[in-house]
Amino acid sequence: MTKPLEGIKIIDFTHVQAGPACTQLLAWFGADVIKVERPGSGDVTRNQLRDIPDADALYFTMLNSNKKSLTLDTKKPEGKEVLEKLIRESDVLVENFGPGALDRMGFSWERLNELNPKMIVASVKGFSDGHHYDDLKVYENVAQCAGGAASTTGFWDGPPTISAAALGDSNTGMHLAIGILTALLGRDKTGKGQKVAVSMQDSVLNLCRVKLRDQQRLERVGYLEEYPQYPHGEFSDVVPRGGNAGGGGQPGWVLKCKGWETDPNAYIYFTIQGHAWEPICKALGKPEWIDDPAYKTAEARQPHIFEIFGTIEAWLADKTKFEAVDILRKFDIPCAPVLTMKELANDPSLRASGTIVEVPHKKRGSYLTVGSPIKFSDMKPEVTASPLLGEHTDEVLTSLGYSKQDIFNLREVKAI
Ligand code: CAO
Repeated sequence: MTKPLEGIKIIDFTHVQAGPACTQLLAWFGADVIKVERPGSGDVTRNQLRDIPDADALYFTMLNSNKKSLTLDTKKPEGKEVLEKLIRESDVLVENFGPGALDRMGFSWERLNELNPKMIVASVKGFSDGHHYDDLKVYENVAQCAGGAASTTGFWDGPPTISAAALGDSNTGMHLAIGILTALLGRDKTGKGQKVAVSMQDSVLNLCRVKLRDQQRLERVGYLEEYPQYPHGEFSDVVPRGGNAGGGGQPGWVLKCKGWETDPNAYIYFTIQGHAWEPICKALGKPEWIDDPAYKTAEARQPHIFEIFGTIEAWLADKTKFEAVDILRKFDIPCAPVLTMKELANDPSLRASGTIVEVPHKKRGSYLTVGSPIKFSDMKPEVTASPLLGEHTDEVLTSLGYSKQDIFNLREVKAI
């Protein structure tokens, strides 16, 4: 089966998570992704949080599948020469070094554009170019704080909270992938490459869009009726943390199920959709609530929404999270069990859809990873193992026209 990105050659000058998540996605869809890594050490995540001595860590293997690895010291003149050759032949270069690192290496946008005017140069940085923090190095949690996620996540009586979801890293990588694909389509029309830049702050903020909505509503009316602070609590002039409240017009909360006393994940998320009030009352065995003026409308329910959640929890007390969802789904109520990583890893539906994949690896044996969350009718992305450090160095150099002797010489000067 041919893949849509077959024939697109990508220099993957990325490390850690934000950049690798982007290039991994493009590799699944058929791009020839060549990861350029420092000889001897490679991407720092190969060594981070290792669970098997001398084998690449899962942090690396789960973000670098379907790629080739070329070791190259791009600070040495011999390494720069190889990189220049590769640049002349490639469609895209993706990087997420600290600010200015690529320029210091001698590969500014102007130089890259001179070497290959058709090449797309895609970068992740913590902050956008020209931002007053654009000199900062940034990791995931820093981005979550800078992008508005931390100040709006958690409970009102606790500190700003970081989400476990990689809003700063993988999310930025996904934005960058969209930018790269757009620039490739643009190149088909103009014949020219361009620079694509995505900042982690911007990508987090893009996902916090509804919180900026709330800031403006708060400034206009002084309260936010879907937050737990309404109507009994107080609002300041900034969007508060709303705990587990539903973010739209549907109140919702995480509710205890049977076994919550000993199982920290015996919970479901329960949503009260306005138009589904009648089925909710029927599901809970509370038909008297259907026409009761204290319950009938969303406005009437809001002042005592936690009393309603309390009643639902009493109903849930003798049901496991799975049993509860099996009942509630019949009444069309948007809900889900709070699933653990263990439950997700073993979920037969996720295995069947290719969202959880078991990948054989030369050194590790097999490992689990998250496959493509994007499904196509004409293509099934296959996940193959991440490369060992430098596994494809000889292959890539040979394809660039280097002889065995040239490769030997590059090795002698430690350029590869
Ligand atoms: N050969 C020779 N040198 C190489 C090389 C190679 N193949 N690959 C990288 N290098 C050098 C770079 O040239 C740079 O050197 P100088 O600083 O001397 O110019 C250095 O290695 C890497 O620098 P860095 O700033 O990228 O790395 P760091 O570990 O200090 O910082 C990070 C890491 C992630 C904070 C920083 O890269 C960053 O802010 N990136 C942008 C934002 C980002 O993507 N963050 C998300 C990371 S995922 O959590």
